[in-house]
Amino acid sequence: MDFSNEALISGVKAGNLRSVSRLITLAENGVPRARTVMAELYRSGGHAHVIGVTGSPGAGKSTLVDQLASTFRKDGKKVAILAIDPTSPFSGGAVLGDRIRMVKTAEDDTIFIRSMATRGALGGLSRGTLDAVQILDAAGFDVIFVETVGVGQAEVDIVRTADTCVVVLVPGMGDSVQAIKAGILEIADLFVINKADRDGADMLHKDIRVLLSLAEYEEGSFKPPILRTIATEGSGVSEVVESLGEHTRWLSSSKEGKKRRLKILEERVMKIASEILYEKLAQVAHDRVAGLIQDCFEKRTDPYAVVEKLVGEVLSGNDKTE
Ligand SMILES: Nc1nc2c(ncn2[C@@H]2O[C@H](COP(=O)(O)OP(=O)(O)OP(=O)(O)O)[C@@H](O)[C@H]2O)c(=O)[nH]1
Ligand SMILES: [Mg+2]
Repeated sequence: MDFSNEALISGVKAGNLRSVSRLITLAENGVPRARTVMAELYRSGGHAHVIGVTGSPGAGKSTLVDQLASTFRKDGKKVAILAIDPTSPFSGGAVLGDRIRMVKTAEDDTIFIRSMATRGALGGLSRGTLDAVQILDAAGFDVIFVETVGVGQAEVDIVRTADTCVVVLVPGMGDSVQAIKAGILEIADLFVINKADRDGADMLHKDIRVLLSLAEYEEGSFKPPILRTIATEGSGVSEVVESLGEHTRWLSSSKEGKKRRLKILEERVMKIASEILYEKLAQVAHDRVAGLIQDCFEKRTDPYAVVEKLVGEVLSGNDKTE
């Protein structure tokens, strides 16, 4: 198959899944030509609803996303799933090429699934993930799920990646206490109590309600609903779909939606900037770093001064990258 820049651009725009997958790989690996292609595709996106799903390991995120994805698919929507550092698989589907699996929900209906590493982003979501979202958006996907395990930076990052953030909690796991610690309250647009077939769902529901009542919501802001699901049985899933719809409508009818998209864009620009600046810095420092470290070691200079000097060279264009 032809994977020239032109072929990738037209392939992605036409929604060709192999082109999409190839470009995501190139972007994830930081291949420079991916930047050229991404730049060409930039104006083609902006239509997808990006839904972040986070929660503790084993909370049932993938099972829930499977269910939600099938529901959207049946509704005629084009659906993609990005699984960040997945530890458990999505159900069904054959492996197609490089880390993509397609789940068949009906005759010739497919859902695009891709797993990705958080590599390189200090435990948070990588620039590659944000690129993948843009690529899927340009390819005409209507709904893009991003599943991350809610530990560390990825959980906080999800809110800077997704239009809507779903936090999945499970009864009897001390989740409510964890939730306060992790600042989940600030990131959730929707709370889902999954495994509602287990004991403790009422208690957890009450705990979240109390927490929410303590939070201050400005006039016109979206108050996160608390929903209950048994993802393995599909129960409660339609209510989640309903709430996701309400959140999208709220986003598009309030200033918040635009604010959120601006934030996401800012995050992406800063991620790209830090990656490119770091690359350039590494190039500038390459031949001299050993000598400079030696100078620091012998106290002829100090680490701050060394970095100032190197950054100065990068910014004045005195590097060897052009
Ligand atoms: N009893 C019960 N089990 C469930 C429910 N939802 C999911 N499970 C089970 O919980 C286990 C974990 O489900 P996953 O969907 O893989 O959970 P996850 O949050 O994606 O897990 P990680 O990606 O590994 O963090 C599986 O064995 C599911 O079958 C539910 O509503 N009730
Ligand atoms: Mg999972």
